[in-house]
Amino acid sequence: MRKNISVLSLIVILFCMHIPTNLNATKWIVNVQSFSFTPSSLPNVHLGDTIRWVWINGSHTTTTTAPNIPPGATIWSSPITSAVPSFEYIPAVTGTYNYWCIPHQGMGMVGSFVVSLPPGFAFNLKIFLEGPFDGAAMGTSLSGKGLLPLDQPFGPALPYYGNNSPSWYYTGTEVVDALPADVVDWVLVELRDAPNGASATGATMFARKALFLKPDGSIVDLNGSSTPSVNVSVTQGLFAVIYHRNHVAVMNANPITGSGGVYNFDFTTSSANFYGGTTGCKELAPGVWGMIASDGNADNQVNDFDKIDVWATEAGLSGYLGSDFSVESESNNVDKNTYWLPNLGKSSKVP
Ligand SMILES: [Ca+2]
Ligand SMILES: [Ca+2]
Repeated sequence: MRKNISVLSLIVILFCMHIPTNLNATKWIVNVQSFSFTPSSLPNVHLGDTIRWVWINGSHTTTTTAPNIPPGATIWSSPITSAVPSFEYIPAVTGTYNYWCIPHQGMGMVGSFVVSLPPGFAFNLKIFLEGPFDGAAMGTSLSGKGLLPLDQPFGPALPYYGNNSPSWYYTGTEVVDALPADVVDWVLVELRDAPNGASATGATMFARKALFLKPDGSIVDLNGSSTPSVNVSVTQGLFAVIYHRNHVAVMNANPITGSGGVYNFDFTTSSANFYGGTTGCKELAPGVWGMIASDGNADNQVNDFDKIDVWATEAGLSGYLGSDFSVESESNNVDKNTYWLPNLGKSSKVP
């Protein structure tokens, strides 16, 4: 009994290790009978999947040794008999696995499976917003004052400050029971699949997620810490558009490269990271680049509408306001003079 529990624990641990990268884990059934494994080969197993050998008749084993599986993989050997009618194995390493039945290997009772990374990937993005950026990190005043909404804010009633089609309009159902600690604001990430930036238009979008922005610029899942992921794969090149409700949207200039199912990209280190270069972003501190503040009505430009239809209608108020370009709750002259006026005429370069 104790041994069964420890094996079960190991399986649970291995399974949990791979949940972030395989949301659609599969259980593969291999029938064991005299004298074959059926199917004898499984070419499309993913990390996090389970192989289950099931006894049909006879007295057999499923067995392997170290040279016959990828380096670092755990070996196994189990009887498959009427008394032990099944055995499960969860591969934790990619590569080709060969196994056999000890008494019947000479009769050709062998099998194999090939394990690869699951479809989908995690994306670890870093961006700064001009408004709440203090030279090193972003402030969390809205969160500290209890003003951040629990529902994602990108599906407001229309028109939104006079605009019937905000650039980020999105009716996703993201919601939290309570805000995680240290959140600057919500952001919307839109993923596009295209060979280059110029062709990464809205038509190439394949996923959108409302997520949380942290003071250090990291974009995290709704629990406030996990790296966001999607369950589909990129076939050409990954582009990420980042929207904030009153900053000018940005996109990366060149495809983001991934490794091991994770795509990392830090926008903040150079204007060359942004599609449109220096015209698509703003230098917030020496060598630190981010998103331009003050597109209050979400029409992709910092223009007079942001002063007339947004700022002027809310100046003097506090709350979760489109006119609070500094993203700290107050709508006042600082928002107009420090954030709107210097940015007047700037526009999004997202294709
Ligand atoms: Ca605008
Ligand atoms: Ca403000």
